[in-house]
Amino acid sequence: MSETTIYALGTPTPSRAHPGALSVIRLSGPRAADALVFLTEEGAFERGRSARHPALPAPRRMVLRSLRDPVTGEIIDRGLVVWFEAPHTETGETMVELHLHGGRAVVGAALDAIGRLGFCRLAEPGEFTRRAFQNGKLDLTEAEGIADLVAAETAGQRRQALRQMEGALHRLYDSWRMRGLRALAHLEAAIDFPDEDLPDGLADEVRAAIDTLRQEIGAHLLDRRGERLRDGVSIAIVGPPNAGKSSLLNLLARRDAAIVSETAGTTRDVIEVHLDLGGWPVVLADTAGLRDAPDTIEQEGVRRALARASTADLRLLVLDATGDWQRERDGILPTLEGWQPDRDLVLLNKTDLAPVEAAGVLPFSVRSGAGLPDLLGRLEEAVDGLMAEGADRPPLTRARHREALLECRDALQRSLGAPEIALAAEDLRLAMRALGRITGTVRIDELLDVIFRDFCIGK
Ligand SMILES: Nc1nc2c(ncn2[C@@H]2O[C@H](COP(=O)(O)OP(=O)(O)OP(=O)(O)O)[C@@H](O)[C@H]2O)c(=O)[nH]1
Ligand SMILES: [Mg+2]
Repeated sequence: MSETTIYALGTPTPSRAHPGALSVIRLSGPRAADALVFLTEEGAFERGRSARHPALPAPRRMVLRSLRDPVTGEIIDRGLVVWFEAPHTETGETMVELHLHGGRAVVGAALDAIGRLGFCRLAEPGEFTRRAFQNGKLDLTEAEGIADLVAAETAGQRRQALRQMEGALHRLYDSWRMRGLRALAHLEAAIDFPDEDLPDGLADEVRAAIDTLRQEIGAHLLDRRGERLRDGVSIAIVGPPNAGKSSLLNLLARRDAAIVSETAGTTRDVIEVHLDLGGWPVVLADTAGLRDAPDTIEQEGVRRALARASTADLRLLVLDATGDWQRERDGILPTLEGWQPDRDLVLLNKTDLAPVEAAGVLPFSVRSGAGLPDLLGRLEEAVDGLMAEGADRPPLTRARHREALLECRDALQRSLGAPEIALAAEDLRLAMRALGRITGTVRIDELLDVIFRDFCIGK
């Protein structure tokens, strides 16, 4: 437990342009309740009376109080205050919340007043969460979930962050770790008691357990949902010049992000816009029209278009319904790396000029708006599909996790190929330490003792 009591404004700092109706100041630490008494009870600070003072309201009950400067006694604001008793709080320490009016002067004076108590200091960034972690209130993945929740911009990001905050990743990584530790206990037993008759087939069983774990972690490492949630699902619009690719981008972006003109070869660079598509973050890219370009700049544009199409999560081939679109389609499709017929979409624009009904294509018109609801629906469906892959498992969300998981998987691989049991055990231990780093649980030896004891008694 920490010795110091910390405090911070939990809501955005009010500015002249953006004052808030409310501001919330939080305190956490052993003297938070003292601070509450001293800030709300006239003369209490002078008399030096502390917690369990009659002025202290019942815990978890919001009450209306005047907030005073402890030294001058001047009333700063009137607002709702509440305190929470340790250890059943967010940080595990005694906590106080002051709900004040969100003006600059109010918040400034309140923060000053707390500072003047002399036993509180301003929290460093992330310090409330750090204390919660240190006091075992959450693990690292859950702390990261909170950060992601605050940063979430779309419904999909919010849902994922909430799941992580509530321990979905923690449970997954912890269950893998427990399985690894169990296998390790068997190996350790075989090392420590080589003469005892260990059950037949134990070695095979342990091997199989380690191998399954390695495979599951391998599959998890291939999961790109987390990346898509963070950076956006990448969608590339490609097609021949003048088909209306830029027009479609502008329509979906609801702004003129790309230049539209009747000149074929207008777009040269890849133009990106960020969208919220059915709750998922999306990066939509407009690209240069695909053709044997007459000049080197346009050739470079075509190269970039093909490159973007090959790395995108989803490709939209836009064709012009007024032209020979079948021939265009059949010419372009083989040049698109990574085209997935069951997922990527062929779109037929300008149906206001040439109505078309054909299987396997989505007719629409940027100009008349025909077919657009259908197109949007299909797009959202495709993105939903991308994000639903492996949805029974929480996705890999951070580079930090990926690094540790790669290390874990490699160590498991080494363990499986180790020439002797002691080396296999050592690699398995390294693998579990890497997993423990993700959640912040690294006291492996301690746990191992417990499991090992169970194992010996059970035998
Ligand atoms: N009639 C009609 N014209 C359209 C439609 N959509 C786009 N256009 C026109 O088609 C021309 C080309 O549109 P762009 O969006 O610039 O086409 P692009 O595919 O981006 O072309 P490049 O950048 O040259 O590859 C413009 O004059 C648009 O106004 C449509 O639905 N109907
Ligand atoms: Mg264009």
